[in-house]
Amino acid sequence: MTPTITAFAQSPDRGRGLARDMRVRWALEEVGQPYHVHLLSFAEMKEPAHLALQPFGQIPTYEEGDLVLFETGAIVLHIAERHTGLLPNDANARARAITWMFAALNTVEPPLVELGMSRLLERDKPWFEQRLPLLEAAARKRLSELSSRVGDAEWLDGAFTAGDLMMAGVLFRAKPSGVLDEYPKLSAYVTRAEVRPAFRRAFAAQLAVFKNITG
Ligand code: GTB
Repeated sequence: MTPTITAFAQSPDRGRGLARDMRVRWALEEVGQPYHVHLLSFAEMKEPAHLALQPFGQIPTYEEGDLVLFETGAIVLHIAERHTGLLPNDANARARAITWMFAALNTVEPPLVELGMSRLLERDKPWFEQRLPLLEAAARKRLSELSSRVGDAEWLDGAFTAGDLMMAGVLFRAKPSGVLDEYPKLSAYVTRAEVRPAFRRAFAAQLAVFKNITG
């Protein structure tokens, strides 16, 4: 059964890969699973029909027959478990790949999102100039630690896995801030992810939504 995901009808980044449906599209492309996309306006995301799928009124969601999922981590893990290619067969390697998914979402993404949101929404606040260095330090700490671990390795733990997909997806979102450029090994890691054919197809599909809207 072809799954259906939800995505922004009008994305603030004009479809340039920053909204989180990108990770789900990318995972589906990696495993060669076609999918439908249901585009939602911001108003539709808060209506009962969507809240029944996603209690927080967010995208993306994933519907496959009777199964409804939300949270990109859960969705990507589901895709990785149901198809070959994103999780190793060896049980321990599989557990480590899932560990990296959690590390991306729970340890690396929060300081990057907090920094990005502050730069976007808090510039006019009287405490912005004081808070910014704290947020930058927290983001740099995580990036520095991760950079030390990645080093010159191609991927986090041997072959490319859902752990890399999630980690590179999280880091990709930090690119516009410029902070990733301070870590050449991480920048190279993200570039390796970006040139994967599946990433490029997912990116093009997200961008096409915006292009279709604006003509
Ligand atoms: N933990 C959830 C998950 O991983 O699925 C978080 C989902 C989430 O944050 N969804 C966002 C959303 O629906 C879209 S991705 N927000 C609307 C709301 O909460 O009301 C976040 C996002 C969107 C767009 C950009 N951009 O354009 O730059 C960047 C990030």
